[in-house]
Amino acid sequence: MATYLISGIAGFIGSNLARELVRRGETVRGFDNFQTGKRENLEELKGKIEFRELSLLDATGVKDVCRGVDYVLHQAAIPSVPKSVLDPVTSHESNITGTLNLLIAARDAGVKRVVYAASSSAYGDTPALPKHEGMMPNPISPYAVQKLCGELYLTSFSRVYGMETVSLRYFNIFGPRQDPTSPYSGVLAKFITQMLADRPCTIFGDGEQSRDFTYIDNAVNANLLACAALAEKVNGRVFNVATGTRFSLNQTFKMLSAIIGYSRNPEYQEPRAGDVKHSLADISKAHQALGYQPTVGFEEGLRRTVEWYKQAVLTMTARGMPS
Ligand code: UD2
Repeated sequence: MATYLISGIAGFIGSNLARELVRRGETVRGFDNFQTGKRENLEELKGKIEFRELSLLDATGVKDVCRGVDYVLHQAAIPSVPKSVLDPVTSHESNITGTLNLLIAARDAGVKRVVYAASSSAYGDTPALPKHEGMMPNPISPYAVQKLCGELYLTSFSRVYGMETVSLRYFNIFGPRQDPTSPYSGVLAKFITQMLADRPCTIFGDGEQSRDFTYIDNAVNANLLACAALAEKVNGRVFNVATGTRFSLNQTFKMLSAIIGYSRNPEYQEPRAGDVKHSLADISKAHQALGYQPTVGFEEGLRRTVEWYKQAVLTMTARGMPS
């Protein structure tokens, strides 16, 4: 059994990782400053994990939390392309300076391996599809630049300090516990909760942009495989984590409308600045090196996510909270 440290443990991906590690009987420590994470995501984990309220920017605290850790799963970040366009400095601090603080702390604590939540946004608008890891990155938004910079730091740390690192380029991860409440929330969390409440949905642009939407269980699995893989296959490298299929927003809107029984038409608005048009991954490298393959496809993932949000709305209503 090993000790895992999850940064951003109260977030969507961090809390899903924690639950799976706890289920497997591993020792889990985590930290979060609740800037984007949610306390309710930790409720089920109470008494099963060691939690510290801590910011990535607190270098002393981050050094302390890394002591005795075998694997770091670095999920903490300020996500969102449009948020970074509006305020590049705040996301730069968390996503770049915060990542550097954590890498230094992990190095000094003798952590065995750091696995990092990188982003498909690194590819930007290069016309070739599918995107493979050998392509030259072409980030558009500040967020994409920051996430790419994190990858480069990981590879540097593996080269100059001998600490093992793996970067996982997540392709639009979705599923239970993704926060739907912010204007910067992922599109599927927004659409599902808007449709369940019979509220209008907005599509930015013509809706023909496409994404390799990836269900959360696939991302969790990729992280655990990245910890277990032989160093000579993965150390200092970058892997796509996706499904290898893509759907346009118009298609996705129709699929969700059918699952939920929603009858309104979408409202179209101007495209978002910094948006990528098409995103689709080649996942063969992750398959070869990690043994990764998606276990839950897009449509099944949508159904599971809709069910989860339905239950979440019922629970909130039963507690007397506004739905
Ligand atoms: C990017 C990354 C993703 C992850 C994420 C973190 C790409 C291809 N993907 O996701 O891997 O790192 O950032 O934030 O760069 N949209 C609407 N209506 C809405 C909300 C969004 O039409 O109400 C559109 C949006 O303009 C975009 C698509 O939906 O074209 C997906 O947006 P998103 O915010 O869910 O994710 P994206 O692709 O920026």
